[in-house]
Amino acid sequence: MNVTEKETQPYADQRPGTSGLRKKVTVFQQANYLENFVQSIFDSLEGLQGQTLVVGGDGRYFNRHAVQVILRMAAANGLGRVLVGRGGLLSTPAASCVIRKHGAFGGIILSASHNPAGPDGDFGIKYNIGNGGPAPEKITETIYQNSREIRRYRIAEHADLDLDTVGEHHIGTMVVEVIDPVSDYADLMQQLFDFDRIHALINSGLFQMRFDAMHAITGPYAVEILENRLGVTPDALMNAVPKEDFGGGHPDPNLVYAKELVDVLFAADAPDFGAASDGDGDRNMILGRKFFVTPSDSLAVLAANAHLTPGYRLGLAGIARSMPTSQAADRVAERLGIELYETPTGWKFFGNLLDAGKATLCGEESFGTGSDHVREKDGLWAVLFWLNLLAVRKESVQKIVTSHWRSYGRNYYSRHDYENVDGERAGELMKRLRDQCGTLAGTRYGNYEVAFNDDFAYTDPVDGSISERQGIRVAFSDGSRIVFRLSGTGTEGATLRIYLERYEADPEQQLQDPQHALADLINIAEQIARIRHYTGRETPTVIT
Ligand code: G16
Repeated sequence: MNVTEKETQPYADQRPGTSGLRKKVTVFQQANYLENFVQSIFDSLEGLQGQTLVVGGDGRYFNRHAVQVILRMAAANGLGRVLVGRGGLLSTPAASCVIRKHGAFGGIILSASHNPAGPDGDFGIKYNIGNGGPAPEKITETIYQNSREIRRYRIAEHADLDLDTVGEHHIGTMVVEVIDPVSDYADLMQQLFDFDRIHALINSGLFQMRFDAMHAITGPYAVEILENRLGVTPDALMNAVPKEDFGGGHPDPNLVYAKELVDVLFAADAPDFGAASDGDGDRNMILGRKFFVTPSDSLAVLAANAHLTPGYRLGLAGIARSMPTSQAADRVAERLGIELYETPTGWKFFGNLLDAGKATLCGEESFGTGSDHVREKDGLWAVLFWLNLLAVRKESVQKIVTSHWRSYGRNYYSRHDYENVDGERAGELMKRLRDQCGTLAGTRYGNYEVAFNDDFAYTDPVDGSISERQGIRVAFSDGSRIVFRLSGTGTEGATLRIYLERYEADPEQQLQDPQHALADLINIAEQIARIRHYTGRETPTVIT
């Protein structure tokens, strides 16, 4: 094997965000941009020699090229074996599953999640550690430091490999094993959920469903699991053929971007159940007939009903949610007598809790739910969990959620996003909020009185690491909250996220439109943060 050391110059902008490095494809196409980052990953890992790495991505434009480069660089950096999904494909949760099942040292996942794809779209790359989860901040920070000083990268000279057939190749002494991207993951799902009961529900003639893969990675997974193993008819799977540009769409499973599915579920003859996943298969949206389940409620409902599924029938060790996620799950944890952990935004913060056996279920408001079965959030897992509940409880989605509210109270919840706003102005807005921290307690806004306002900081209960400046919280005396933070996943300008939450115990008051129920808090958010002034926008870009 011929290995060359190529000279390169560092780029200043390779600091990983909430979930890896996400940039425009055109940025990744700059000379050595990808190579620099991959070498910076390898340089930050000790004991890599001879180890096994997992590589795969969501199939977006640039995925194929990036996989070939990574394979050649892996060989040059002394890896022993690389498992790569056929076609260079692996959904993010499947990559996590494969890393764990095969005891790999880690994995490189190629994805910009739900961000649009294609030559003018986005690309992304992130490193996952041996537990199958996103690298913690101390590793991503080392990668970034390396990327600032890099002068050379190592790459083997080798022709592109055929990755479209399952089989084995060699680059020098390194083995490249092309694996089926679906089977390990599908087998794991079958262990966790009652496929017989779900199969019976789906084939009962009384149940209709749709799953929208949004032309992204979950198409092949849905075909194998929902169609081949559970008997869903092909017409129930929408946009199930993955495309390099996601069909020109924006595969973010929410009410705005999954409009095609939403229209079907809100039509007169709507099916009983609808679900969608995102670009890399880790997000999910759950719909009933004319009914939307917020991700925060979904986490709470799954936690309250987990004992009805084979994989979780023995109970939960604890529940973890990101700070901006609603407190609906906290009430379930309290009733179950288990711990509730509040972490910063970013799935990587759940890893230690899951590894230490402190949490079993995790969830985020950003359409992410998952458990200790892998170390990523998992879209199809959430869909199967819901199907299992529907099969056991034999009630509609709406019935299950509204009876949950009656029992626990409802946490009205909404997120307002101001996308692609001027970065400097957004920074000024946040600075002003930060400067106000600690000063608003006791201030009244109509019926609401501020209990405290702070900048959320997290101390990891397992390794003691501290993460500061994770979002401004304005908490009110009745438990309502407004949270402000800037997204760490955008690739253009800044995205301001405002999270609004109000608790309603009275069943008579639980069926309002959330925007109506939260109207006072929306006004208070404007008063406190002067959003219009700083963003120059009258309304949010996306409301979920
Ligand atoms: C990533 C992270 C999630 C986070 C989400 C939104 O998800 O893994 O933990 O909640 O981004 O982050 P932000 O609010 O910073 O944009 P994904 O699905 O994009 O990989």
